[in-house]
Amino acid sequence: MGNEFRKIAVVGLGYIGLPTATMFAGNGLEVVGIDTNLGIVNKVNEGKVHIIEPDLEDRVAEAVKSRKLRASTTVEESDAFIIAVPTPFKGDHKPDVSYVDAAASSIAPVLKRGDLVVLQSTSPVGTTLHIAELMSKLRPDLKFPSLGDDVADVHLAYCPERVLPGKTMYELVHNDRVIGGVHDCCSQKAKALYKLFVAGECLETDSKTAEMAKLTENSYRDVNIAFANELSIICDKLGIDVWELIRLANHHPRVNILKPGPGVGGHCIAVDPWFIVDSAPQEARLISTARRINDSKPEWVLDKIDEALKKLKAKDGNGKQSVVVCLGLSFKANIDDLRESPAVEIVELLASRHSCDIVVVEPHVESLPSRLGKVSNVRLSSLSDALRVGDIFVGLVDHDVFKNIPLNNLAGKTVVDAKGIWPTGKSASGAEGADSAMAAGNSAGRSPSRTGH
Ligand code: SAJ
Repeated sequence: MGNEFRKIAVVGLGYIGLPTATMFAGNGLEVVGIDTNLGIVNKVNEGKVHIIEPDLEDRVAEAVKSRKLRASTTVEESDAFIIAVPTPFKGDHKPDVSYVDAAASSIAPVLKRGDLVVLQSTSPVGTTLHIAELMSKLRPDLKFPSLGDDVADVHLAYCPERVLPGKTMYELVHNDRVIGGVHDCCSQKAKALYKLFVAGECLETDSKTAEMAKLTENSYRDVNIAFANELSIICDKLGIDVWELIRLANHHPRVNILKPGPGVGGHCIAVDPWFIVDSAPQEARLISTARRINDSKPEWVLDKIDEALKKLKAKDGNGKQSVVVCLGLSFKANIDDLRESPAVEIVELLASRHSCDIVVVEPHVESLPSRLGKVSNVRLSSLSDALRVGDIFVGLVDHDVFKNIPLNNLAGKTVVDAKGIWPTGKSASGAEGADSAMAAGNSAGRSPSRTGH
C-alpha cells in the first residue's frame, strides 16, 4: 500500500495526542492538531509544549518550524483523524466518554469517502462501534463500518497507546501496537498509517479485542500491585520485612512480585480497571477487589503515621508537637506529575486529622498543588530544611534524591517508609539510631538502608 495519507488531524493535544501528532509530522505528513483549549493551541503554534516529557519540546519546535505541524481549535478536512481525548470516570466509577463523543461529532462534518478514523483514547469495550453509529447519524450520506457488514466509505479502528510517561517519545516508536479495525480492511488501513513511524510490530485484531487489550494491560498491573500491597499489610501484621520477603521470593524462576507502595496513582492504572468492572460488574471480582485494595492503601499508611505520632507523644510526654516530613508528592519516582497521586491524598488526610506541622519535600514542583496550598499546617520545603526540623519522616515517593539521603541524617528520627525508599536488610549502617520504618512493609525495629532494590 503506497502512502495514501497526505494530511492527518489529531484531535486532543494532551499527553498522547501531542507526541503522536509530532511523530507523524516528523515523518513527513502534514499534521493539524486540534484542541478546544486556545492556550494549548497558541503554545503549540509557537513551537512550545504544555506538558513535561523528555525530548518532546525540541521535536514540537522542529515540526512547527518545518511547517509540518500546526494547531487549531477547529477540525479540518484530512485523510485520517486520530482521536486522543481524555476518558475519565465519573464519581460512581462509570466511564465518561463525552469527550470522545464530542471529538467524533466534530470530525463527522468534514469526513469524505476513503477517510480513516482512529480512536486512541482508553475506552470501554464497544466505544469504537458506538462512534460509528454516532457518526453515521450525523452523516447519513456516508456508509460507516458495522459488525457483519464490511462495505464502508469510512474506515474505523481502535488503536490503543501503551507508552510509559517519561519514555513516551522512545516507546511510541519502539513498542508493539494493537490495531483493532471494525473490519480487516480498517485494520489494514490503520496499520499502514502507524507503520509510517512505528518500528514495533503492529498486531491486527478487531476493535472490541483492542479496546479490551488496553484495559487488560493496566488491570494486570493493578492486580499485581494489589498483591504486593496486600502482602505488605500482612507482613506488617506478622512482623516480617516485606522487602526482604519479596526479594527472596523473586529469586524463584517464575515469581516476579511488584513493589508495594502508598497506593496507585496516575491517570491510567487507577482508572482503567473500573471500565472493565463497569462492563462486567458480577464477573470482574478480582479486578474490582484489587482496585479497592490499592485505593485503601493511603488510609493504611495514614494509620501507620498515627501510630508513630502516638508513640512519639508517649515518649516525649506533653512536650512539643512532632513535625512530620512527607517525602514526595508525585504519583511515581522522578517525575513532576501529581495526578491521582496517593502521596497528595495522604498529606491532605494527615493535615485534616492532625494539627502538627507537616513539611512536604517535592523537589520536582515549585509550589504545592491547590488542594494543599491553602492548608495552614502544610508547607513545601527543601530537603535540607526538612532534615533539620523533622521528627517523623514519611517516605511516599522513591525519588532518587531521597534514596541518596545520607542515612546518618535519619539517626534518632522515626521513619515510616511507605515506598521502600530505604529497604531494610543488609546495610543499615548509617542510621543505627533511627526508630525505624514501620509502614508499607518495613517491619518495626530495623534500620533504614538503601540496599535491596
Ligand atoms: N506502582 C507500584 N508498584 C509497582 C509499580 C507501580 O505501587 O511495582 C505504582 C506507581 O508508584 C504509580 C502507579 O503504580 O503510582 C502507576 O505507575 P506505573 O509506572 O505502573 O504506570 P503509569 O501509570 O506511569 O503507566 C501505565 C503503563 N501501563 C503498564 O505498565 C501496564 C503504561 O505502559 C501505559 O501506557 C500507561 O499506564 C497508560 O497510559 O495507560
